[in-house]
Amino acid sequence: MKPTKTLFLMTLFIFLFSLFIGCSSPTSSDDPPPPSSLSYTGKTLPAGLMGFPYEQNLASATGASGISYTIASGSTLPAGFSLSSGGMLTGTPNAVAANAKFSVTASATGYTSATADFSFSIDFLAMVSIPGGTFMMGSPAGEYNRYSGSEAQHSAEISDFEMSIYPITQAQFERIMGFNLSYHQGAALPAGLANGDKLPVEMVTWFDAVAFCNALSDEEHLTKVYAISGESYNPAGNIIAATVTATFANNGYRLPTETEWEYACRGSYANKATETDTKPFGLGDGTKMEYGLANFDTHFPYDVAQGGEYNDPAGPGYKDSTSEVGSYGANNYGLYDMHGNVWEWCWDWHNNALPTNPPKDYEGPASSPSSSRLARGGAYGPAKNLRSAHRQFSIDPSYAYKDTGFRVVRR
Ligand SMILES: [Ca+2]
Repeated sequence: MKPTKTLFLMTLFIFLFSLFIGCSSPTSSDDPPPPSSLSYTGKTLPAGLMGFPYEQNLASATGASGISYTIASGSTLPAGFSLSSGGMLTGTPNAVAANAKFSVTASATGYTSATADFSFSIDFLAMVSIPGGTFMMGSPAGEYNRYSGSEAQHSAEISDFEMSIYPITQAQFERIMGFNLSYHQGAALPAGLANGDKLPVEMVTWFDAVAFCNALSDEEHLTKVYAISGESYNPAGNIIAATVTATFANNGYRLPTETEWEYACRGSYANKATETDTKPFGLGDGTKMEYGLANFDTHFPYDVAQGGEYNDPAGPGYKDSTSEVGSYGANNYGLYDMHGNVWEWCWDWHNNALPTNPPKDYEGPASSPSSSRLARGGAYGPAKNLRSAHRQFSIDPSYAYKDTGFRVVRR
């Protein structure tokens, strides 16, 4: 055999052998792990509510242990928010309708990181849709503690509308109007609260309430419902007089009519169009207003089984103040604090006499014998005033009280 041929064959053998060795050699423990990628999926997060703490866990990446989370380069969180390395997104929304998009990168040592896109919106107001319908407004003749002269039961029909699930808070009012004259702040804050942000705004006149509605409509580029002119103010800054007309067809925010307010307060029940034996309350079983159901004076609860309002000197938990909105349970429309906490201004002029056959979406009488407007639902006082049908609190629209606020609706 020629040496060159032998050398060639030996070289070929060594080459094939080295391939064999390379294929069969075991992996050393010093080798890096395979270049696996993490898996991470973005999503649309639930909306936050301005002025209310927000917390969402974004730690959903998989593929390794010890994953940490950071805001992706080139992405920013909305002001007032932060993200922990464990993936917890926290913040207090502080901007109106700030629809935020951002990206989060999930990383783990030895793994290819993954980035996911998130979005959420910051709602200034949480609203709920109330499906329209026909219901029995007013109280049946046998309802305890009723005022027979102002609660004549009759059928009323309304269109769909949306209603804020809470009374307007001090933080919301101040954000839109630039002032907050509420009594329950500073030295008069309820015990244990650092601020009154989540307390319902009060010390607002009816004129202040409609002005808020218009300012909020402007903020959200809606068509204002009210035309307001000739405002005059008291030294504190409340509007105490103005000419106000309403165009209910406009899509902006407004006060509920009495009819809308009572329909919403009674909640959804099966026979509301025909049931004349309605319950006094739109919470629980409808027959009681007792400790734990709402913010009211628990020394004067109410129970149909006890003949309506009764005296309970030891009744627990009486606050003698407003409470943070949403502190008690919602009715079955998802509305909080309809009963109690603060009285709520409605649009309507006050007239004890209710129409027996009102038109659909009745806007109330054209004027009031007492030149007063209605507030509904009771405040932190006796339970009998919290009845759904109660309409004795007629107020001069220039007055402001520490237990009277409002919520808003729109169509
Ligand atoms: Ca209320």
